[in-house]
Amino acid sequence: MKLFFDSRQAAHAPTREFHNGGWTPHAETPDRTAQVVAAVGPFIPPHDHGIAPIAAVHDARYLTFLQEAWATWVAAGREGDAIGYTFPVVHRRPLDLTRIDARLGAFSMDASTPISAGSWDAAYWGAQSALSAVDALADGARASFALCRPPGHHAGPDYLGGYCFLNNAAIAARHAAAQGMGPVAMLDVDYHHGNGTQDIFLDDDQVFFASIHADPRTDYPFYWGHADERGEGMAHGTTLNLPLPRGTDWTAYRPALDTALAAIADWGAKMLVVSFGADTYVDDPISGFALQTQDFTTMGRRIADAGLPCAIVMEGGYAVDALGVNVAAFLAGFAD
Ligand code: SP5
Ligand code: ZN
Repeated sequence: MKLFFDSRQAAHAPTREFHNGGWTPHAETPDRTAQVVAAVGPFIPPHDHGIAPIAAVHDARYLTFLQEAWATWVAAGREGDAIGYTFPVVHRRPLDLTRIDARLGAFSMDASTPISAGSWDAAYWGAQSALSAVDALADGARASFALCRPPGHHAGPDYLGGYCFLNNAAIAARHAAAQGMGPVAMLDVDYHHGNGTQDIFLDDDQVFFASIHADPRTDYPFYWGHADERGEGMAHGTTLNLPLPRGTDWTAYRPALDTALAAIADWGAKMLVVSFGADTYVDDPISGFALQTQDFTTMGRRIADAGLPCAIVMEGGYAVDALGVNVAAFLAGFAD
């Protein structure tokens, strides 16, 4: 299997995040990719596809903000990570505000996604890794893996959040659809609901989105991922949310995976993008499911058995010492 990663993705290294009323060390660390690189190499640097396939998913104003945010923060005399504190939940109209705090709030859905030096470069090259994973399928591979970091599935058309800036999986899916590789389905098995991916494709009937995740009544991102969210307008029925309770183990997870894969097959998908988070692991420090390392191999094999060309994109997973073996276990399910 071809594996894609660019060393510039390590440049994103915030120090702390705001959570449950206080500062805590940032869970999404560069060490995560180091663990995976050590466990499943060798990795190939991605091809540079430029900004166009990213701009096919994200608003131009948001991309400009992301590219300028760190320098603007430093120019304002700030120290440490850039983070917003005021959020326009009522009036989200495109005011041309210049103060960095106003811009951070306008393009953020939470205050736990800090920007550091190198964040834009890391996100950009992570998206290129996802695009290169699609290219590998176009060249005939059955499966490919992009070690995206920072992750992507919480980032929407014009907002960051959940440690995510560019929605790597969505960028990959739209790139695949644009090349005629569709119909494209997306399967999100990260512990958290992929709210950004859902928002990007909510009214797009060309891409099917299925997500298995912790019930948003108890878990981040709270406001998305409820079972009654099914897609809008022409796209009604092309979003499938399968929330599960905290404590879910493989026995309880497997039927949801079967439901998602059956829906993807019924919809007529010809290609699959998987948002893979290893934060469903029993020892994940910020999550509450109970999957074991060997369950990831079973999960990977069931997905592979769907028989669709599959681009796997890395999302979360914060039990850093186990991340390499858990990713290796999942990818082993795709071996012939
Ligand atoms: C991609 C992904 O898995 N994002 C998850 C974002 C979850 N954010 C809310 C929970 C934050 C918990 N942070 C605890 C940090 C401990 N140092
Ligand atoms: Zn997650």
